[in-house]
Amino acid sequence: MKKVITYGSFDLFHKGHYRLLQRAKALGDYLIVGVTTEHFDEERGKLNLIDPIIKRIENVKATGFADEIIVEDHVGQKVEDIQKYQADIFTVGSDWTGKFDYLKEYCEVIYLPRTEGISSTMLRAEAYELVHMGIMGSGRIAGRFVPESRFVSGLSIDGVFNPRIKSAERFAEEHKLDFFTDDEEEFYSKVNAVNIASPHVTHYAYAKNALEHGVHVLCEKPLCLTKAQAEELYALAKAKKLVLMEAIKTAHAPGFIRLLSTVKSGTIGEVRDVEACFTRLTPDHLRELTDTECGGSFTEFGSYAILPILKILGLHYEDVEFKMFLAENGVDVYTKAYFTYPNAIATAKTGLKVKSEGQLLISGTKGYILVPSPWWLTHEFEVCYENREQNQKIATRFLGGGLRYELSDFISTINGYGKSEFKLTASESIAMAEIMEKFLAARKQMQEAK
Ligand code: C2G
Repeated sequence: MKKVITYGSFDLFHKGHYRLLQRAKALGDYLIVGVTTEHFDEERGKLNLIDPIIKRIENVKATGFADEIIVEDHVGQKVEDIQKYQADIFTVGSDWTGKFDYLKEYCEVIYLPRTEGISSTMLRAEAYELVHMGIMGSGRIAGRFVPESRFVSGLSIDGVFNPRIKSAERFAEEHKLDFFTDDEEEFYSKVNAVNIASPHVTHYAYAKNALEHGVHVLCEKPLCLTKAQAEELYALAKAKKLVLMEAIKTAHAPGFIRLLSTVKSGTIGEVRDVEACFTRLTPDHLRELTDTECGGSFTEFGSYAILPILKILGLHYEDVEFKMFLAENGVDVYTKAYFTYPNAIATAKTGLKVKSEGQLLISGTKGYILVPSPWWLTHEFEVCYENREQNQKIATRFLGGGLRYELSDFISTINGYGKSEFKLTASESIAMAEIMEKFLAARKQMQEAK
């Protein structure tokens, strides 16, 4: 009996998939089909899958070609499966030609011609209207955003707004965008989503205006600097049935999601302490050191450092206290926020003129988890116990600058097929604004006391 094995995501099952399976079956007597898990697809950079695995398996089954269906969940599994199932032939579409030649050591490898004119990407584009996004502000983050957006399907970055028209023009030219403008009204009329990447102080007004014009908003952190403003924006987005998301890339990183579920599963017992640090030595002329109203280390990096604290210990801290060093102009260059919870304590540490280890340490009653620097990109973490033999290292992918994860969640939430709102809820985002408000009040007090 000749055994054939093939693999795929089989998202939005189409004729190309059907013909591949039909020909794969015809190559032998028994066909095994491996269907990828969402987690594995995420690891290999396929972020826009729509159908859940159960549906994708059912669709493969319905063709009647598969004698056996298995689940593919890790790199290297093909090598194991071919030996385990004693497959004689591995086959896949010609879009992969050459990529699986390494399997020739174990069986025959056949690349079948790909069916032209059909793909899951095409079907996704047909099923959902393209999100036309504009960028507000043309600073450093915006510059990283455009290249990353190319990895997310269903999204087109069309234009840029900046009150300084020369900046907008330069940015549009550099990133080959269709238009640039210094006119907010014109800007909102040309897009259906915006990424607000302007200075902190402008976030609230731009976000409010965009929502009022019926435009979805992805706003750089911190979304707002007061609780009331954040509450108002989320209420407005809800009333207008629009998506409002605070852009904190860590919240959408696969490794960070895995870290949180590991902590929540109780492996390190009850969490008693979370310590998160984010510092970057910054030249004096940059906005975060010159903007005396909204600049400083905590408004710049605090959102990252607060995120794991709120995610792990919750929103109901009893108290938060701030200690900081101020520069001559009153901006904080190093800050520590101390949170007290009924059964835990936490610190968020940020710096622009002090360098420290950018790690995240979560301590529990049974063990601890250490996420090495840069923890906010969450490439890996180690679960550690008193008995070191039990320690376990977990490694995950974090592709590119990581903005693709938050962007892909933003697009799927707009289109209504994503289930990612838990990654950063409105309540968490509002709690962050409240912490920023408390911090700015504490800083003001300290400036006045000086
Ligand atoms: N396919 C095809 N014609 C198309 C589209 C897809 O022949 N128009 C084939 C692909 O080449 C693949 C199979 O259908 O053999 C499944 O395609 P996808 O669902 O896109 O899966 P893919 O990402 O190719 O996964 O471990 C997974 C494998 O590496 C392949």
